Amino acid sequence: MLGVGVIGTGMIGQDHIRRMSRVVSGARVVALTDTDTAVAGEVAAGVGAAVHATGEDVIADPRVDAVVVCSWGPSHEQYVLASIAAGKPVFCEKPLATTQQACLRIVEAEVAHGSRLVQVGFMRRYDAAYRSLRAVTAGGEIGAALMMHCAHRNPMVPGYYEKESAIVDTAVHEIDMVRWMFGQEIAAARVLVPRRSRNGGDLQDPLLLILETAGGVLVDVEISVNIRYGYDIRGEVVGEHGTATLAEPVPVTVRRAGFVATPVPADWRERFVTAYDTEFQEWIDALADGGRTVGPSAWDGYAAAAVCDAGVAALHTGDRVPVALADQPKLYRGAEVTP
Ligand code: NAD
Ligand code: ISE
Repeated sequence: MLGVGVIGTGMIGQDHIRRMSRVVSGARVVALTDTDTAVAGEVAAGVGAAVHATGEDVIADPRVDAVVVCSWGPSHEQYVLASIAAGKPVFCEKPLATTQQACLRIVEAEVAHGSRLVQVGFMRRYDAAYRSLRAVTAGGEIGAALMMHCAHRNPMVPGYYEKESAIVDTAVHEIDMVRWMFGQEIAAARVLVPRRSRNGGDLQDPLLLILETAGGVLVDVEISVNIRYGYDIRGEVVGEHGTATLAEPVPVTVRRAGFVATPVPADWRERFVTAYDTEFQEWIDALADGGRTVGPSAWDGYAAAAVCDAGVAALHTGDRVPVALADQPKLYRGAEVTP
């Protein structure tokens, strides 16, 4: 049984603790921490885990075989570096870190360690609908991929959400998904700005992020974060001979009074519940199978951060901004990626 220590017990921290305690097998949450000590105490009592004062104490706990980081983004670098220094596998929620320089420091630390310890929480790679879309796209059924249309719609976002968050907090999922979907790096980003939604307050909402892959696939991502009606994630790949569309998560269809209706998920927890479950089960199984970490890597976290930086620059300038990536270390080349 893998002993897991969790740093950050807010929304997603609690959700991952629930899944490690009640849904997936092979792991037990043995220690946790949160700067909000009251929340940490309550969550720990629910699963019989020890509460520590700091993330570093969690990492140092000898019962902790692997670490899960779910604290706020700016604290991720510190805890991921501390986990690498301790030689412990670490699952870090997105973003890996909030700047590409910080992500590179993590990459360098992992390369110096000599083997992979870090996995980033890009859960779309574990979603059944995205996996099917990727299999069809890669299988050549629709010919060579030319374009992809995406929408990432949130019903609302928290008060601390800023102008740049639409890219670094929200579209970062599409940025990773596109690299994985087409097996190509993203070469440049642009942002187009329509008139503002009155639901978005001072935010520029929505935005259209345009990504160009190194192989010439053009991807448009609508980012709407105050759409009100639900949490709606869409994707369609356009190929030479046909198109492939991301399946809708539809548990029931109601026909009534001249309409056909299907429910829309309320939030990311509902939409991606099974993707998160699969993500954790595969992480735990890979660690049990000889301590390997095979999911989205520190390099993936770094590459996503570099594209986010280009997207933010494009948002501020209105220009097409090329993405500059460091040389990829051997550790990540030809790495096994999730199917
Ligand atoms: P949240 O605000 O609900 O929870 C964050 C928690 O971290 C809070 O309880 C806070 O007190 C704690 N915290 C902050 N700094 C800390 C520190 N230095 N040490 C220990 N605890 C600290 O936020 P959330 O929605 O749970 O998001 C947490 C992380 O998960 C973010 O990085 C976010 O981007 C990511 N996230 C990912 C997904 C996904 O779909 N993969 C969804 C939501 C959130
Ligand atoms: C949140 O942090 C997530 O990661 C969700 O998946 C995303 O949809 C949302 O916009 C983010 O704020």
